[in-house]
Amino acid sequence: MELFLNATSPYARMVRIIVMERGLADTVTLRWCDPWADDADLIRANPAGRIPALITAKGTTLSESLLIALYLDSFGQAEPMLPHDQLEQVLHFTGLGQSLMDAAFTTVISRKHQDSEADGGVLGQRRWRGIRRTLDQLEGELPTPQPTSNVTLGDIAVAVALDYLSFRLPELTWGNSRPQLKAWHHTVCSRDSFRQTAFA
Ligand SMILES: N[C@@H](CCC(=O)N[C@@H](CS)C(=O)NCC(=O)O)C(=O)O
Repeated sequence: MELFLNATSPYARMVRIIVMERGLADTVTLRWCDPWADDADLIRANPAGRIPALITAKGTTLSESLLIALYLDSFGQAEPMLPHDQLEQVLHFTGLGQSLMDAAFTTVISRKHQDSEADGGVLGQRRWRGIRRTLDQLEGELPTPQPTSNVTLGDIAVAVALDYLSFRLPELTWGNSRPQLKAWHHTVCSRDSFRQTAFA
């Protein structure tokens, strides 16, 4: 399989972590690219020109990080990241993580393209309120409290989103008033899969 990615995309990082957690690193070739430069190979694989994109062993391209996650969960030896007996909970946290990621990423991209609405406009303010509310909710209801052995998709989505906030929007200092979430994040991020894929 081949995975198109870069080192700053939270969506691509989530998929890369899943590849590692499922013990698939040797079967997935990483195709580093710049999606913003209309990389020709990426566009051939995914006409939307977005990462992550996974080309399966049969040559089918999968896009959208959560769909790729679903696909990869059927490979490898590790415990499922979407266990049936915890499905609702895991999907709940996956949604919170993905929403955080979407709001943070949209803010970053809006700023980059000098959109005056990025932070102060109606949409920008709505995004910031959503980010703060989601963080507050996560402080009150952590994903898997001690994800020491198996991580779920919810753990990965939330932890990557938090890391992305620290990386791109450090002024938010989300951990300052959320000690439980900060400690939880620290535990998850000490895993090899997180350490080896740190944003750069
Ligand atoms: N919903 C998508 C979002 C993917 C996405 O926005 N990827 C960004 C990088 S973080 C990208 O490739 N952007 C290039 C573009 O939009 O042209 C997913 O979950 O995979």
